[in-house]
Amino acid sequence: MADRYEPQTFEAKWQARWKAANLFETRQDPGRPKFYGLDFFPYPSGAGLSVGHCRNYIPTDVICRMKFMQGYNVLHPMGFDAFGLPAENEAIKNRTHPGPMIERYAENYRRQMELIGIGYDWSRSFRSSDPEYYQWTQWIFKVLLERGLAYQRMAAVNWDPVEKTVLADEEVIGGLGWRSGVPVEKRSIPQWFFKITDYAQRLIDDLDTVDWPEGIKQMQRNWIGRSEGVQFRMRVAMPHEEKSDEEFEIVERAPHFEVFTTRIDTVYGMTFCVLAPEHPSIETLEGFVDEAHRAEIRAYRENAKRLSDTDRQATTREKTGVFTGAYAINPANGERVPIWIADYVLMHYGTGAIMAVPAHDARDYEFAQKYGIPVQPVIGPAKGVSPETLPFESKDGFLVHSGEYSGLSVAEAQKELGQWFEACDLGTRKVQYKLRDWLISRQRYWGCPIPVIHSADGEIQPVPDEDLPVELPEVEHYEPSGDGSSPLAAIDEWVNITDQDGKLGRRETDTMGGFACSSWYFLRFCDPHNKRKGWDPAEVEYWMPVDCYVGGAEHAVMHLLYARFWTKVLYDAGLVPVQEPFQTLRNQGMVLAPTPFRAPREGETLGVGEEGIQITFEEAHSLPEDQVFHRYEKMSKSKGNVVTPDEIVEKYGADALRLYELFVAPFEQNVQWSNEAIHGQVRFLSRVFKLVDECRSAYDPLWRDAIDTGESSEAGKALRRLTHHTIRRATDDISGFAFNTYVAAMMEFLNGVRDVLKTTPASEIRAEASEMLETFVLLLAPAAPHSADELWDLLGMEGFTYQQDWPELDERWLARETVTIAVQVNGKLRDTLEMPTEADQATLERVALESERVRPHLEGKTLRKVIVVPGKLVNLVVG
Ligand code: ANZ
Repeated sequence: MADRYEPQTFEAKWQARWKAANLFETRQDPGRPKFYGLDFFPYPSGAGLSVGHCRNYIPTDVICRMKFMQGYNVLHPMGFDAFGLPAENEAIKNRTHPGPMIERYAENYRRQMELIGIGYDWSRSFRSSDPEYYQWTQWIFKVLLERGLAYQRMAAVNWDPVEKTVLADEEVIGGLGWRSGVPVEKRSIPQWFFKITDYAQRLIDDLDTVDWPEGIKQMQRNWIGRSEGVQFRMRVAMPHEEKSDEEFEIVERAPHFEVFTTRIDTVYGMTFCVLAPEHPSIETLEGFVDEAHRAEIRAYRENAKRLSDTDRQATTREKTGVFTGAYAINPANGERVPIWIADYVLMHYGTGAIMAVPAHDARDYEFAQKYGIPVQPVIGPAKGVSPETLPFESKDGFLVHSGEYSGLSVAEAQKELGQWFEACDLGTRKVQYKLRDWLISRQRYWGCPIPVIHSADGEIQPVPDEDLPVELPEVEHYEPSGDGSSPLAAIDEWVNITDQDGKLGRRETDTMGGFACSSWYFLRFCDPHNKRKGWDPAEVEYWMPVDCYVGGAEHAVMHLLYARFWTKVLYDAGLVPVQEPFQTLRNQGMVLAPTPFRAPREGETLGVGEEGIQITFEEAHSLPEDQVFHRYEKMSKSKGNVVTPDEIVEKYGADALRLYELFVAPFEQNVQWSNEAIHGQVRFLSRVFKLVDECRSAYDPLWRDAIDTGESSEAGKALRRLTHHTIRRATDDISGFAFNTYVAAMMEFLNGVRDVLKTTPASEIRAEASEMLETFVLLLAPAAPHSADELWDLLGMEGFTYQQDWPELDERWLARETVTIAVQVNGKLRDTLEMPTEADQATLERVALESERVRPHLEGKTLRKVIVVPGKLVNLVVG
């Protein structure tokens, strides 16, 4: 037998045996508890998996393997997020069809996942582009439609001129398309939306019921953006109007607009108000002002169209605006305030208009400073005290210059002013969310067709269930049309149909964005082959929720929010029994790899935060050494710094790769990749093989009988303590996502065993050594399953480690051993102490000096020396 880890000789063999035995097929034994472990639905890219992706799959695999050994029915499936822009764009680039292309890529992913020994139940796999899958994506679309949660409307959308498609707001980053990197434009076309805003409050509330990283929960709360405030009416002052009661009559008929504020307590500090450039009241206002103002207003509004919301709100951008020439009345004190138009106010948040309080809002302050608008502080740090510096944004304060409300705290004033505004019918208290409806339609080919028909009389009819799926037609040309319509619109045979009543109609030609497909795949895994339904309720009832969901934090908002929303809708429709799909969520850290950069040359400029220009590895080699420097960057194809599992498995073996990925750092942390450090794992595994090889002649499969009756020797006891301590650590660490300390515990186990065997050969403590050997191999199995099965086989055991019971903990062996320590003063025994065996010198010395019995003998004397003999005595020399 090999006394070294030689993965080439056995890893492929075990993978073949696992496959032949259908080892990872989902078991649904009614007497056992269930465990659903899931990785984020990957898009299979042409570049294949990197060792970065493996940091997602290996830990989930470790947990699922342990859970199975612990007796759970485990569902551990994998499928592919095949529809969507990335696949389509890649296919266009390669001049091929996305269908067969994505199939090849997915096959390659599967090959790589098998190569690193991930135990997925492949019999449950599917791609979101399979008609048998998207039939039910369409069916869920209809559920949303029936419940009034899917609707079509004209909408200004972000048009990406390169991708030739509409982008969701979250796909626009700094005004640029997330893939194309070019500025997006605004266009108005009919679009499909899901009404996720109806679920805003529940999406916030139910975060309290799941075990997710706090940071992700907070990002979701921020994204949904709940604010409590007051919405009230501002009336436009007539041009001649001063503060006078006689004008009241005329003024009542004057136009008005509503504003939303979260700080009604600052209403006395309003010195201007602002309308968003798209605000419909601006047209009315134009009727009140002179031609010069009108021209300025029009120019400003024209300009504002070009900017995305993200740009408009960027704090780094200088604020711009125009004075309309008109005024409005502050309802709190009747003062006239100028009405401005500025693009830092967004049309689709609140009412698209604000009361501006420059003394207490940084945005308004900046604006007021720039345009010379007065600033009136109304909140101070203490009663009757005005703030020293402005803007004073703290909510811990008291009102000043606020009429009868002066002296109240911010909280009191918010309550009282809110009541007053409501009582006088000036406004109402309101809860506002930043969340907007989910734009789902794409004018692209490679997506799930939206299952509706537009009849000749303009009605929208859902496609009947028996006609689902609405299949994507096979086409040669599927490139975006470039005029904003879907390429499907050009296929007359597909588009034009007769409906049930024999009337002519047109199919909807938009497809659903990829986020729809990934919003329910976790349900399909529960019952993937069902032809009559999306899922059998009993299956979903059994497996849901996902117990452990693992993937990158970059999906913190969109995917997770959408999947939660769909789950809630399906729950409300009585179709699933859970309100939250993912009970526990964990995000792995990224794997970073050295990436070459060079200094900018003349005429080149660096972006914000950039230290150099990224170059290819070839270019780096061709340049003088002092011109190139390396930075650790996320492993990605575009950076050319990818390390593949294929090359690592070939060199070091799958188990060494697995252990390295687990051991290198805490699960959530980013890590810097290093091939060299894998050697440490190769050495560890080699030492494990050596240990088993040396001890296996002492191995007795019937050790259980001997160990319970036999008296253990000191060495035997030491071995049992080590064994059971490691069972505890490995079990707790794996459950707690502490994979690095799990591997460390295995390493310490090995070292401890070596120490014991130095004094006592295994043949003298056969039962304890056998327990140790078996436990070692089984505890190692989730992390290094190929090696574990090889070692199991070498011990002469049948079957796979995966099918064995997880080692059972005997708590008695966890009790800490103690020794009696004699404490002497100048050689005379004064006290004895019961101390843990592992107590170090400093601890023994401290406890000895603190002893009640010892202290009187030290009084008034100087401690000259302390002699500690660990495990035996402490002698205090005084004089
Ligand atoms: C007066 C005020 C005084 C405000 C003050 C804040 C501080 P959140 O908390 O994010 O909901 N606002 C309202 N609608 C807006 C829009 N469409 N575009 C840009 N800003 C808008 O923010 C609510 C606050 O943001 C509101 O309260 C309003 O400014 C502004 F010391 O009103 B506030």
